[in-house]
Amino acid sequence: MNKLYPSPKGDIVSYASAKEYEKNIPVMVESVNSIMTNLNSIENLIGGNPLSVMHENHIHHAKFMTNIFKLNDYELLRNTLKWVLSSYRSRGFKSKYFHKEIETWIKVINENLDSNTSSEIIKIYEWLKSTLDHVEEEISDKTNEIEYPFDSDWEKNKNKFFNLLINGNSSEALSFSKSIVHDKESLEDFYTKIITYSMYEVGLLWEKGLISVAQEHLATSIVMRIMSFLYMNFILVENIKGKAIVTASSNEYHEVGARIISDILELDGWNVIYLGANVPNEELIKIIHEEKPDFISISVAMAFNMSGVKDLISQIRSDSNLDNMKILLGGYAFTFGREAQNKIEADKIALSSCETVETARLWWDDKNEVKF
Ligand code: B12
Repeated sequence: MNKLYPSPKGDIVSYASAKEYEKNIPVMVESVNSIMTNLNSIENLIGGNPLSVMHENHIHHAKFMTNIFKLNDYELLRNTLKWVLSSYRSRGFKSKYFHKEIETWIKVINENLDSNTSSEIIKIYEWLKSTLDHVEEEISDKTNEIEYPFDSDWEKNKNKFFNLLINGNSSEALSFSKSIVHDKESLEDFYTKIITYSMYEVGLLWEKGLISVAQEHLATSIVMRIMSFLYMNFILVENIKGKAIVTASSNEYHEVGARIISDILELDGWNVIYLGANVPNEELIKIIHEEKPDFISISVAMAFNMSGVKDLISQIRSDSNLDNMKILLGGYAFTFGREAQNKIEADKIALSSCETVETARLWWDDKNEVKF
């Protein structure tokens, strides 16, 4: 049962207020940092972590809230709140810290933003304050496991690969991959059923503070090296379809998902220009003009990058030289709720590699349909 208060509905925060909040982030973060740092109980509230961890949280908070306000997506806020509480609590932050933090944000917003803006924004902060305890209850009820949606043989393989990643066993992980991947189909399975879910498990351990950042980096680099090997051996196929640009969004450092989508499209015969992580909007627009792809595909893992993607799409839609440019979005950020789909004007938001390939094929067929 969902014990949270219903999340706010409708366009509560205007775009102008969201921009005003964003403009004031540096000064507001500084005030929040200063008030929180000077609390007598601060060491206890943040569980003995260095103050820099708290300061970083305040910056992430403000950037994330800007996105929420620009999109008015309160389902995303509610789902992310659970993650914030669970991951910071597992690092030692106390429940009282979050109450204090929200109260401080309300005070600082009142002091720094004009009354119209603050009255819109504080409605959302008041909701956050009233729902904190309910979220806490909800996360202590849940087992905090990742549901595995494929059969138990694949799950065993995933568990084996995950253990090799966690133990940093690069050569065995490569041998294991070679024993599983024989052709196009098994490669796709390996990507979506083994790599993807092993990395989600790595993320969960990191979130609970059970592995170090170095262990997570090592797991990612083993995956990337294996993907390069598999690419050289299986993916160089003939291009029989059109051109696609695949990239992670601006400020998006998670690149494995985009790379998987790139390889899978290439396997399906697309000529893929794969740009990797963190491509600034203006650079992406430039290369779209130069390469004139049939579609572009953008990966977003962090919810705080969504409004940047929304801005990018608005720029593309208003550019007369990019008329009818097809835009496909996907990535971990969209698994937090489908509401974002109505707020971002993509042609399609896909959640799986199958959906990606099907969508791309459909666009290709539409474009090449013989018209009588
Ligand atoms: C490795 C990792 C990192 C690495 C990434 C390195 C790299 N070169 O890629 C680094 C260290 C940089 C990193 C940084 C951060 N990370 Co990180 N990271 C991860 C981790 C463990 C794995 C990511 C991954 O490779 N997943 C596997 C891929 C294959 O899955 P995927 O991206 O979902 O892709 C699949 C689908 O979504 C889909 N798809 C993906 N893209 C697209 C695109 C299209 C068009 C389509 C159709 C489909 C599609 O297809 C893929 C195949 O199945 C995740 C855990 C997780 N749950 O993903 C955390 C995770 C995403 N990170 C997290 C966080 C918090 C951060 C940081 C904020 C940490 C910090 N304090 O700095 C920063 C943010 C940096 C930034 N601005 O982007 C959180 C996010 C929580 C949340 N609620 O949003 C997670 C979930 C960890 C956790 N459980 O808490 N991270």
